[in-house]
Formats: sequence, structure tokens, C-alpha cells
Amino acid sequence: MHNNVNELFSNLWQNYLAVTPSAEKIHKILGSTQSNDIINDHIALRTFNTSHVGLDVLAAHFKNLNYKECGEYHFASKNLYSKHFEHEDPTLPKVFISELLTEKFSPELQKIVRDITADINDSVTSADNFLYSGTHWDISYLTYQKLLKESEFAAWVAAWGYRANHFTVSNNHLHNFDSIEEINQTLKNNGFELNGAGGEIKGSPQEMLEQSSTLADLHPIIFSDGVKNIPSCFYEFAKRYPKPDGNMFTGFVTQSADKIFESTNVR
Ligand code: OOG
Ligand code: NI
Repeated sequence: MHNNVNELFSNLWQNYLAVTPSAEKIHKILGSTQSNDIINDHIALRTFNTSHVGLDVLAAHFKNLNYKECGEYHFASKNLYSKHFEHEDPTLPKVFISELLTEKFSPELQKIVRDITADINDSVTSADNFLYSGTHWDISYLTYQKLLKESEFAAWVAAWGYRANHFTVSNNHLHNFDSIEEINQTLKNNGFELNGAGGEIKGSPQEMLEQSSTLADLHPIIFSDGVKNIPSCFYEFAKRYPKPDGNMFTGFVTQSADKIFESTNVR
């Protein structure tokens, strides 16, 4: 496990950019008019709940860096369970980790997940690079399509493995953009497509969090039966509001998150 938090995030970022070229362009558009770098509100990771690769196995890497568990979320219709983690340094990204409740799916899906994760052991999951190590298995496009029929999330993890699924620009720390609406308009003017599920802006000032995201880039994957372009990763934008006690809201909004997941849907 990394003991340098900045090194971990920098590796996660490079690994994310390698399959998300639009993020690099957007990062330049939003950040070019300010002297300090963009602050990330959070990143997100995905896995299966199979115990040896479950949410807590990923979370251990962040707990080791003094991150604390701060909230949990249930997504009944997608059969997902998530937790979020925070560091006492508010300029470090929060971390949102989700796991697929595999037992809720067909025996066929469960077998695919068991098979592809079978060879992963403690030395793999505790290695420095585990969180940006991608897949540890081969899958076919046919299997990917089978998974897709039951769960977009399952298919995504099977194709992309362990990596940041998105980074999130903190609107609160951007110097030249006052609202998510303004960010969205700038991105659309530059030809980027936004995730319209649940509306382009998810959440509200009353919910103390407004979010939007791009649609994931389409990026080639080498499947065992050929190369295909499929949705990789996306970029998110978040604006937070203070709670009645004056402190900033640092949690997530389940109903909004439910729609953010759909940024990687196949289209
Ligand atoms: C996580 C979706 C939820 C948010 O900001 O609400 C989320 C995912 O797509 O893995 O990131
Ligand atoms: Ni997010």
C-alpha cells in the first residue's frame, strides 16, 4: 500500500487519463485561467462484493492513509452498496467506493465474477498499484455483453477493473466558474456530451450538493475475441453548499449518485 497520498492520487490520475482523453482537455479548459491547480472534490472506484476484492479491501488503501469512513449508501434498483471516505485535509479528494451485490444476480453472472476474480489474492490487493492495476483477467466481448444485460456496473468492472472511475472537479475551488450551469454550458460549447439522466444538473442547493458529469469516453478494450470501443471513464463537477450549522456538506445524495452511475452506460 502507498504511504504517500499524493503519489497514490497522481498515479490514479495518470491511469485515468490514459483511457479518458476528454478529461485532460476539460482539465485545461477549466483550469487554464487560474494559477493553482484544480482541486478534486472526490474520486470513485468500483468493485464486486466478493469478499477478497470487496469494498473494504479497496478502502484499506485509504484507511492506511488516515481516511475515515463517513457515510453509506444503498442503490436498491442497481443492487449496489457504497461508502464514502474523507481525510482531515479538506483539499484531499473524498473517496466514493461501490460494490456490486453479486448474490442478487443470476447464477451465470455470479459464476463469471467468481471466475475472473479467482486468482486475486492478498498480495495483489495490498500491492501499491492495486487501485490502478486494471483487470487481472481476460474476458471476451461476448461475456461483456452477457454482463451488460444484467448490470452496466458489472460489465464496466469486468472490462476496466481497478482504476478511478471518475475524478470530480470541485466547483467551489474554481476561480472562474460560479455554477455547475456555467461549467455545463462551457463544456457543451466545446463539444462535450453531458450525462442527461435525471437532468443535466443532479441535486439542488436544498440538498447541499449539485453535480453534473460528462458521458464516459468511448475507448478501445482488447477483449479475448477482438478490440471494441466501450465506455471508459467520465469527469464530474460538484458544487457543495453549507449545512444549517455553517459547515460544508461533505456527503453524497443517493438519488443523484444513482444517476451519476449511468455516465458509463453503453450507448
Ligand atoms: C459512482 C457514482 C456516484 C457521485 O458523485 O454521486 C458518484 C460511480 O459511478 O461509480 O460518484
Ligand atoms: Ni462522483
